[in-house]
Amino acid sequence: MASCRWPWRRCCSWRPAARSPGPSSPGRVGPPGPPSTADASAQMPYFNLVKSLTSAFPNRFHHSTSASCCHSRTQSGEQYSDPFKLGWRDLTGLYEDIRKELLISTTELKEMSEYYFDGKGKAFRPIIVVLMARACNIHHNNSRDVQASQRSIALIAEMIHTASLVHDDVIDDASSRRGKHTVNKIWGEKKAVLAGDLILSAASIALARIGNTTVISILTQVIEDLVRGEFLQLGSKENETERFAHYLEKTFKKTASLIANSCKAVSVLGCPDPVVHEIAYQYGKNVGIAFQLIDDVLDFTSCSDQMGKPTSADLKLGLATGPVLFACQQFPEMNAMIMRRFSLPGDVDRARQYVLQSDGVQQTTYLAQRYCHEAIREISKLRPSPERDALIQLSEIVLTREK
Ligand code: GRG
Repeated sequence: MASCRWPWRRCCSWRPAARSPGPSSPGRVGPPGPPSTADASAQMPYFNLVKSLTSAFPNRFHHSTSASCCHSRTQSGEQYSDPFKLGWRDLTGLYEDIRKELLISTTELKEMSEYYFDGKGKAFRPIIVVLMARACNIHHNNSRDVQASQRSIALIAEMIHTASLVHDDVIDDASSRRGKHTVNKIWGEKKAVLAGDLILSAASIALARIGNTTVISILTQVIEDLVRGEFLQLGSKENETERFAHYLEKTFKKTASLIANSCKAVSVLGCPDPVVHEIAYQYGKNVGIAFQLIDDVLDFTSCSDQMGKPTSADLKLGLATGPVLFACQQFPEMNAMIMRRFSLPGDVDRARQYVLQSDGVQQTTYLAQRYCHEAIREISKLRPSPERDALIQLSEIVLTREK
């Protein structure tokens, strides 16, 4: 069951920034002492905002709604200790059903496109989708059922996600994902691209079968966003303020758009009220951005065994994610490395050291907390239900996850 595959981060695997004691002595390896935080952040209002979150949020995020207990009770009185168990009730047979969508005669293409539908992913997106579907249905007319079309959105979201992973691994020349070899390493890049295309086309067919043009345009927007997000990632910005805006836009397009728009799609199918559609979208957007920010943190704080893929991967790909951008506020000498995309020998290790000696990880986590807080504020506008409360709990899980 999916819930068992999601290790919660009971304690942080990283420690609060060990600040450098002072200016570097000659020959000292690693970053020198940070400039005054106030000086650095004064140049950028955005960083001031994030700094102020330090006092606004405790280390472990607690929301203030009545749903902050860790158990949800369904209509039948059955108690669920985590949102994954609650969501999974509607997802039994998820992967078998996805494989049925991938009706392919060629043995090799079939094997490749089914490769990641093996139950080893977290199924985070389908879980959110079915919980959101139920929360909206209950809000609208107290209906307890997930419609077949809403469940299809859960499958389609997982298929679009998986197609993008297959393509992403080709672009990044990645060797491992979810603790196994990538499709491109086993079958080669050309076939991997085609396998990703095939999963995407099967998702499109399933989407068309729902027959709702609003929902079709909502989910096709995701595909455009994924491509544009990946494209944004190929470029970089010189100006530091632009760099952060660029990073957040990329984060939305690459990760949050799929979650936001899938949530919106099930809300459209379950309820005619545009206010509810906006709540669903905003919840998904904010949770999605937080999810990616924590992903970027885990690239620095987790070990590769836990992640099922190499860590420091972003630096190796030349990417400056949240922890790096915040660290650069304390250590402006990182700018040059960011601009050359960590391409000189030793850059990756040096940048990693800077990040770990800075507040970068902590600041990125605070920023993720802020997005989760916003997600909770949005979803709390819906009528109370176990599923709404599970979505609130999911926001906390996003922040405390270990993989
Ligand atoms: C083919 C639709 C399509 C797009 C092509 C390559 C590309 C454009 C987009 C890449 C999008 C991408 C891979 C974003 C990363 C999102 C992310 C955080 C992935 C990890 O998600 P998890 O942790 O993975 O939920 P699991 O393995 O649990 O499913």
